[in-house]
Amino acid sequence: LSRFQWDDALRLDTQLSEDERMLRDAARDFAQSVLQPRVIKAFREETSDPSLFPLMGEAGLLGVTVPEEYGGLGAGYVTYGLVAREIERVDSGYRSMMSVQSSLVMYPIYAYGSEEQRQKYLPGLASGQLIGCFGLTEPDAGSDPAGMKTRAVKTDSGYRLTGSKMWISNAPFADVFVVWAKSEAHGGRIRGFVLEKGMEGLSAPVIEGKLSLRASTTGEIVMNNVEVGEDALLPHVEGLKGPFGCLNRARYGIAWGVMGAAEFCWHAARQYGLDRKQFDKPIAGTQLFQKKLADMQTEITLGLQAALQVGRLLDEAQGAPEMISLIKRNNCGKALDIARVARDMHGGNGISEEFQVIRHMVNLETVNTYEGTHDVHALILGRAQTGLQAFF
Ligand code: TGC
Ligand code: FAD
Repeated sequence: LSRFQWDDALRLDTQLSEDERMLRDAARDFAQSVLQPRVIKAFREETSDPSLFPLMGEAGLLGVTVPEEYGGLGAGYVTYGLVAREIERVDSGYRSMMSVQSSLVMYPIYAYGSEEQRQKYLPGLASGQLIGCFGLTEPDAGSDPAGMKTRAVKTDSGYRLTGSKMWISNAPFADVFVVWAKSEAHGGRIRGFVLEKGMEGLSAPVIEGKLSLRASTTGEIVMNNVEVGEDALLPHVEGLKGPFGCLNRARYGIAWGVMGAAEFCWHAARQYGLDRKQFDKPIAGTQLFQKKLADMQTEITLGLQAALQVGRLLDEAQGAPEMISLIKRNNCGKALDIARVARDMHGGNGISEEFQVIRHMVNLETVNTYEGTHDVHALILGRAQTGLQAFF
């Protein structure tokens, strides 16, 4: 057996445990057999199918790191990353559906919720019978969530919430809304609340006309004097570290996920170059084509190794947010570059939905922006090495 395998240059595979490989393979089977056949039409028609949630739940892909007693898989962060990579190999929008549910809804309910909240929501979210969304961003507060305007005011029996959230994945069909608001009763500090579909004053209109991430549904959350009980408050966290604690996990998963999308584009470009002849020879036999393939191979191999290292550290409770900023930023930027080059290498066919690379390319524009833009993560890393904050 050759020691060098072109598509696993530094032998990531041998660095995984048997369980990790098994769960990775199961996620790949699911993604290829259930998601791949739907994605081209879903993207074209800008529809995401809520019935995918119970299918993902059945396949064990929701709440990978949540303990089994609450319906999760009880696996580690490396497994979670491997799952994200397999789903995003098909489409970033499908990975979004999974990662919002797992990292941004189940995780905060598990980590910051009461025992009653865990029992009430987690099993349904893990099975996909319930769909969740996470409302942090607002029309006037994106990169700077501390500028949010949503307010919670104390009432006799709980809180009254007013405000609106923008660009919220899954919101239009969500049953469970984890939203962040400034709470007057807590000195104006940011607190998390769990809202439910159907509450008076709560609506989630769909945002139409996205030219990226079209297989994922995105909406607003409008809260017009929504009255909730004391039991809607997430009791165990306060301040921005609440939403950021969730984002750390989702950003980490994205660092793996985008490498899956990039691998799809790389493999497609390689195969296309082997099949396509110009000037009487395969275009993969030209120097320029091979340099592009070598660059893709190098960036993906390094990006995956970095994601694996951060995953191992998270599994040992040794991870730090700056490590996550480094891999989220690098891997998103590199995946976007790779998708653009792969599009070019497909020539005219590269713009066709059939070849799929342009769908990955436009999706990755969103992924490079959400969960902290490429530049915002640069500022986080800049602050961590100079001690000077350059946000304002
Ligand atoms: P800063 O002063 O840095 O921190 C405020 C408080 O938060 C704590 N903190 C963190 N805690 C845990 N993990 C982290 N990564 C943390 N980062 C900060 C910090 O310790 C402090 O705590 P305390 O107790 O002292 O109050 O806050 P800042 O206002 O200066 O923040 C600046 C900045 C730019 C770093 C931050 O606001 C940022 O990261 N902005 C990006 C916004 C973002 O990522 N939004 C994502 C929205 S959700 C989304 O996009 C989902 S898409 C999902 C999908 O569809 O897949
Ligand atoms: P802005 O913050 O206005 O940024 C615009 C530009 O200015 C960017 O280039 C940015 O890098 C730059 N910039 C901003 N501040 C600085 C600075 N200090 N220095 C230098 N440059 C700066 N949010 C949620 O809460 N939940 C979700 O489920 C969710 N899903 C999403 C799904 C999609 C499809 C999209 C597109 C977004 C989603 N988001 C979600 C929102 C996302 O997190 C924000 O779009 C993102 O954080 C950027 O905020 P913004 O769009 O307001 O851009």
